[in-house]
Amino acid sequence: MTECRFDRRAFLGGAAGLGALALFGSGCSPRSQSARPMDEQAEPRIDSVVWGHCSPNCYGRCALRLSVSDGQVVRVESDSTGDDAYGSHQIRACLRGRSIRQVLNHPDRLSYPMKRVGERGEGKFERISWEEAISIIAENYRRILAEYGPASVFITNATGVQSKNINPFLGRFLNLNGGYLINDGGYSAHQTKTALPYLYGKRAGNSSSDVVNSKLVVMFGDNFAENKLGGAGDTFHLQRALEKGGAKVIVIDPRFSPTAAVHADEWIPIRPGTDAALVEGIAYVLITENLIDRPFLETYTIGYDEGSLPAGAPANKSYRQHILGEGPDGTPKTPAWASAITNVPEATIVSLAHQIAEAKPCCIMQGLGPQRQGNGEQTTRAICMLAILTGNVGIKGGNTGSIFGSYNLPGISVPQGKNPIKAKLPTFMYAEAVLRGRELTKKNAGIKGVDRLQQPIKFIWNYGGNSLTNQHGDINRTKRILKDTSLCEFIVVWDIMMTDSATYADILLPDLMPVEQPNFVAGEYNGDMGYLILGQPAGEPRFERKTLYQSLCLLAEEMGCLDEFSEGLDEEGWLRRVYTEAAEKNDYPTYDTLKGQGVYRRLNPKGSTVAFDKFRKDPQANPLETPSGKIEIYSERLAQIAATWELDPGDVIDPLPIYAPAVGGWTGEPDERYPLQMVGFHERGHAHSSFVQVETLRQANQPGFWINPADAAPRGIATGDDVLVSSPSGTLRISAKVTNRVMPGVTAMGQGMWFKADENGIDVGGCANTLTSHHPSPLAKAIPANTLQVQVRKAL
Ligand SMILES: Nc1nc2c(c(=O)[nH]1)N[C@H]1C(S)=C(S)[C@@H](COP(=O)(O)OP(=O)(O)OC[C@H]3O[C@@H](n4cnc5c(=O)[nH]c(N)nc54)[C@H](O)[C@@H]3O)O[C@H]1N2
Ligand SMILES: Nc1nc2c(c(=O)[nH]1)N[C@H]1C(S)=C(S)[C@@H](COP(=O)(O)OP(=O)(O)OC[C@H]3O[C@@H](n4cnc5c(=O)[nH]c(N)nc54)[C@H](O)[C@@H]3O)O[C@H]1N2
Ligand code: SF4
Ligand SMILES: [Mo]
Repeated sequence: MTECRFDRRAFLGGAAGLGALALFGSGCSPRSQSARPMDEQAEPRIDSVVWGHCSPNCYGRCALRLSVSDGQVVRVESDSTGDDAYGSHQIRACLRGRSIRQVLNHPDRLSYPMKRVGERGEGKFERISWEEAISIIAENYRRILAEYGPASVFITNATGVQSKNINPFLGRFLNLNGGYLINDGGYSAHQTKTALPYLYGKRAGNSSSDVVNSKLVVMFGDNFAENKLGGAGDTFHLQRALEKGGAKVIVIDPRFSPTAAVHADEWIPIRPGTDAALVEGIAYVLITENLIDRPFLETYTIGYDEGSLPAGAPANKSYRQHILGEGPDGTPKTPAWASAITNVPEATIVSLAHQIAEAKPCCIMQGLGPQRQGNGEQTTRAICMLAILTGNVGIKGGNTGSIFGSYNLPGISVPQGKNPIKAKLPTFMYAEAVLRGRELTKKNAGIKGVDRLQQPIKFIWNYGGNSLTNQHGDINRTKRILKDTSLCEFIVVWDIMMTDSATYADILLPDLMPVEQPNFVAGEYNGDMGYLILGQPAGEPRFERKTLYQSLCLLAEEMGCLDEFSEGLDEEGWLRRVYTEAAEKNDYPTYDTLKGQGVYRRLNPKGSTVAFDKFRKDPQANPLETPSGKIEIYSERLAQIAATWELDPGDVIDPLPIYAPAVGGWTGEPDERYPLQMVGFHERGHAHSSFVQVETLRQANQPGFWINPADAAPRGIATGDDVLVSSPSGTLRISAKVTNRVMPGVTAMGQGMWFKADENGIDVGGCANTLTSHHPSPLAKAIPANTLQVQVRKAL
């Protein structure tokens, strides 16, 4: 076994060595150093073939097999281990992963450290040395720490690099210098992660593979066929489970999504943000026709009826009373009532209720689209009510109503040390914390750990993320906030491309990608098959790109904490150490074995994951993590929050999982200025803003603005026309796709395209966040990306 030790001299290189190509590694990788002319016509001689993984945040974590010739990746294949048999199936890459050479070798890839010379956002930079970059960062970091303290230092929510051995180094470095304000919740699932614990104690779901045991699957806004594309992702597991088990599938989505197109027996279009009202209409039928599972409700829940309401709750605030019109609003939630809100026909609502009641077991599940709304916390709990009313929780073939769970192998843990800062900021409140940090409190901004922020954000570290601007809501406003250097005083960005967020960097650093360094990932969203992928650097680093770890070592040296930070190890030394610890604990192959074989798989030894199965079997012995130990249909904790938090007009937190309209969304009143609803979606051509630079992928998956013929005709819009889409936040220009695949009154577009303003401030890049709002959801204070009203007109 070769010990890969950190060679401080070779690594830091001294002034002359800074930025030199030879800085990476010291003979630990099996790469040839020989230079030789390559005949363009001939097959290149392959010097080595190494494992790696594709690393964007697409919920897939796929294996790559990279052939290297003369220090360059010349061929990309995917998993060559395993076979087609379920449980040893290959973790095959999608077209994005297979195009990784076009990312690695993109002509616009960042190659040198740069210093901002224009205004923030202008995109004017000057090439500088690593030495200068490190000294400017360290100087500003020291100054800001002294002036505002570490609670003013922030790491953004940045998901572009999923290799678990890389990103943690940033927290480790900052913890050695006093810590940082914690970013809490993320953009993906913050509403559901926040709300479901009030109902169930924690968020959990049966695995996708368990659908093999279901008779009916009802999916609320899940589009796994497009957004779980990895070869071992839920798409594969579901497909197999549906083929084997034969369950009927109903997809509820405003769009006829690829999932609806490929997998659904029935597609039910619904007005965005109104799923909770649909649930109430179904609940009305279930209750009035006595189709509920009464023993389940009595044994496992509180708050369904008056008898199980907690003592402190108003006498008429049970779920049953609310549905039947005996609650505070006095309105029975009949299918007619629900139909007027959701646009789902009454007969369909009744039929849905009957189908759900009759199918034993029935899997109710939701994707993350419905909860990424201004009322997402109410919606995500409401959808679960269908599983609860029909007793489908805790059994095989049922589900909780949540997104699927999966069997994940424990990954590695790079020690980050202790962060003395306790304050946690909801991810989506980051721009507010830059603008008016000291105003943000527990009760008005969902701050956790402390009652209020002591400092605004003054220093931002952004590694592998485009959420400074492009992926954050209301981009025009966010850009104005970031542009003001008296607010956030310093921004460091590591990226591989000049993204919109990167143009806000004061110092911009050129990163090496995960496949260019030792890399590790554990599968997620992968049914019942957990797996690990361990990879080695493919190819030689080019230009002055460095790994995050190398640049942090340079910074640590400057800050006087290199020894504590590095513990004398290089990238491979760290990976070997932390992997070996995990391997011993979890009975994994040794580091050297996995280094050779690349991929390790393990099927769930228990079969499928069934959430809350122990609770179902014996609720006394295995109570839920709620205060009562039961499913809290009525949540006293939420009642308490609703009574004490300072909410904006229109924001609703209700102790019951019931419908409340979202601020900025559909109200039922005609909206003259912005008459159409819009939802975003995660499309297959790119993972957020990653891979957008790959021309062939863009050609294969042309983005477009979905609009129904009934809305397009009066506006004179045909497919292929450029349209201007406006919301209260901004205007963008995009090509129209006139289609019946989106319901009338609703429009849709993929998120993640790169913002690019023309001379009039119109975004011609087609970034969805030009249109979205910065008003957070009431409870989690999370991104309301799918709640918005727009107007559309043909561009001249
Ligand atoms: N309107 C709207 N906005 C949304 C969403 C939505 O549904 N609608 N979804 C939200 C969700 S769920 C999420 S998770 C976020 C995702 O938002 P982000 O976490 O910002 O993810 P990406 O847009 O993929 O940005 C990843 C960045 O990493 C860079 N990158 C890629 N490889 C490397 C590398 O090797 N090294 C470095 N240093 N950088 C690299 C890419 O160039 C890119 O700038 O977006 C959120 N924003
Ligand atoms: N190709 C690709 N795959 C990805 C990603 C990517 O960017 N590209 N991103 C990854 C990440 S980080 C995440 S978080 C996940 C995102 O996973 P999701 O959030 O589940 O994906 P979305 O496409 O945003 O939404 C899913 C569906 O919800 C629908 N929808 C929106 N609003 C509503 C509503 O109010 N009610 C109902 N019933 N449906 C609604 C949309 O039309 C869409 O078809 O995807 C992951 N996978
Ligand atoms: S599914 Fe995701 S991780 Fe897998 S190859 Fe595609 S982009 Fe890469
Ligand atoms: Mo996400």
